[in-house]
Amino acid sequence: MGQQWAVLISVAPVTPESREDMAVQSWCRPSLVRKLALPLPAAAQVRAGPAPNLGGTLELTQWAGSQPQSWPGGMRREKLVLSLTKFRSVENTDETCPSFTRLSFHSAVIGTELNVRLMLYTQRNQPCAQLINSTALGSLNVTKKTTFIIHGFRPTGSPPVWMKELVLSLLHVEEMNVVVVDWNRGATTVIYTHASDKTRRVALILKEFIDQMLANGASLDNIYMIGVSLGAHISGFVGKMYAGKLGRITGLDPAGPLYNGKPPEDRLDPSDAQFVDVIHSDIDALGYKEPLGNIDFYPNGGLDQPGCPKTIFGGMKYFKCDHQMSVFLYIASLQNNCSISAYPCDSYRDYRNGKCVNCGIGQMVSCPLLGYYADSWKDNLLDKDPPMMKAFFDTAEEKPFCIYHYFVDIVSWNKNVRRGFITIKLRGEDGNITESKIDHEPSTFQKYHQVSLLARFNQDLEKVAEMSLLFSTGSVVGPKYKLRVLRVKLRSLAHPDRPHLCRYDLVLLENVETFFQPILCSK
Ligand SMILES: *[C@@H]1O[C@H](CO)[C@@H](O)[C@H](O)[C@H]1NC(C)=O
Ligand SMILES: *[C@@H]1O[C@H](CO)[C@@H](O)[C@H](O)[C@H]1NC(C)=O
Ligand SMILES: *[C@@H]1O[C@H](CO)[C@@H](O)[C@H](O)[C@H]1NC(C)=O
Ligand SMILES: *[C@@H]1O[C@H](CO)[C@@H](O)[C@H](O)[C@H]1NC(C)=O
Ligand SMILES: [Ca+2]
Ligand SMILES: [Ca+2]
Repeated sequence: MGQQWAVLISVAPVTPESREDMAVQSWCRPSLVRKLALPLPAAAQVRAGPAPNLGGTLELTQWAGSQPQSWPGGMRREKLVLSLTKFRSVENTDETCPSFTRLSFHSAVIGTELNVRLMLYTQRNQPCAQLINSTALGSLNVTKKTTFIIHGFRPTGSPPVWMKELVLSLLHVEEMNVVVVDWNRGATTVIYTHASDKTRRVALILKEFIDQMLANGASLDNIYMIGVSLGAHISGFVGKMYAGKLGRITGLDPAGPLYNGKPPEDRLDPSDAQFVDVIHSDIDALGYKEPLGNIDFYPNGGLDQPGCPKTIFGGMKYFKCDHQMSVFLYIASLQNNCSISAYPCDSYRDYRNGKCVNCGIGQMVSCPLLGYYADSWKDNLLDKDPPMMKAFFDTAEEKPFCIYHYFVDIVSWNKNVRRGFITIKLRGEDGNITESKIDHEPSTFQKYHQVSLLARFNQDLEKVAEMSLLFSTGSVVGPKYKLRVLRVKLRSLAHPDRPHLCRYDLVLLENVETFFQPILCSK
């Protein structure tokens, strides 16, 4: 039958953590389709395109995708029988799914000419992209939201490691068009300025494409651009050509070199879209230091990220880890394991010192969220003049990156003023212990004055069974001091509704950990 058939198998995530493996999806060729016992997680699903009515059944002979052995969560060997009616015709068997341009380091050395490819992903066609352009919009449904992902400089020619996960995570949260803007030919060069020089041309090609979308009935409100590094400025250039009427731009560590200090028309800025949110994760090297959006998030202060190598011995990672962290934090926001809240503040130092925790506009409004859902704060921001705000927060080293903030209010009654640091440990009812990270400046304890410390924990203990406090002045010689505590109060910032926990009348001996069971605070 000279016709070629393929089948699309997709595997649903077994556990949320295994979402990365959701991409265990593949096209199989007829030559591969015969008999095979295929290990599939229990949640495996079979999906296919429009069914040519041929009838009959076939079994798979071979797996053409990733290693099934690596599938997470209780694998089961099951025989997968697919009926031919679920098969889909493919035009050319030599052509697998279009994928992101992969170039060699050799190409980076000699440099590459610009070639922009647009790859459309939807919930229906994933994992296979469809190549589209301004004359062929393909299966892009212009009435839906369209998210463009625009990468940056590619000094080695390899595809961005985060691309697949970002695409799948976006499609997981919302039915939309995801258009990967592959300008790897152009971005691949060892000379950064050569890549940067092409950003305006990429923007023009996107403008031409969006014009066609508009001609077909799309609305600018529904257009969203996620720009990484140089891609953030490209998004800004496109937005500027539509006089800021694009729905939204997210800049993920917008490129700093060659852009620092440039006027708004030569970089991303808040007037480039109806809403512009930015994550700055490497402001001391590859990223842009100053605010560029309506809201600018500075994880861990924006300079260096926990979990990233601190020295050049970390290899290639040393150069790009901080920069890429903005993308991984954004992806985490799509994987709804925990929401990363940020705290509007003038400086990281003030945030660290607990000065910025009520989000500036009364207690009723929750703090801005990092990532995909940052636009839920849009109205609060656009009312401001100018409509710009910086927000700070800390993250854990690993996924899902959340840190849980608590306030520790201490009222002391020493006759003399004491200066020092407090370390706090919490033990949950399940026995888990979590230690605070408070590396703020020393606090000053004055008689009957309340000191409020912002404590940050890696775990969110719903029920605290035991607590410990350690007071130190930081000096190893000299007299040991005591801190006489009238009341210590612990309150969760993320869950203000949780009961506040207290302990009254406590004496802390310097450098001696003091344990106690907190009780509900009296009113
Ligand atoms: C657009 O895509 C169509 C279909 O893939 C192709 O035939 C056409 O040559 C492309 N046009 C341009 C300008 O690249
Ligand atoms: C396009 O999207 C709209 C809104 O989601 C939907 O009503 C319509 O059926 C879609 N059109 C096609 C051809 O799928
Ligand atoms: C991750 O999120 C899912 C649902 O969104 C939840 O069931 C699961 O407990 C979360 N896992 C962690 C480690 O928080
Ligand atoms: C408690 O600790 C265990 C083992 O370290 C961990 O698996 C579990 O997720 C922790 N519980 C919470 C609520 O974080
Ligand atoms: Ca601009
Ligand atoms: Ca850095």
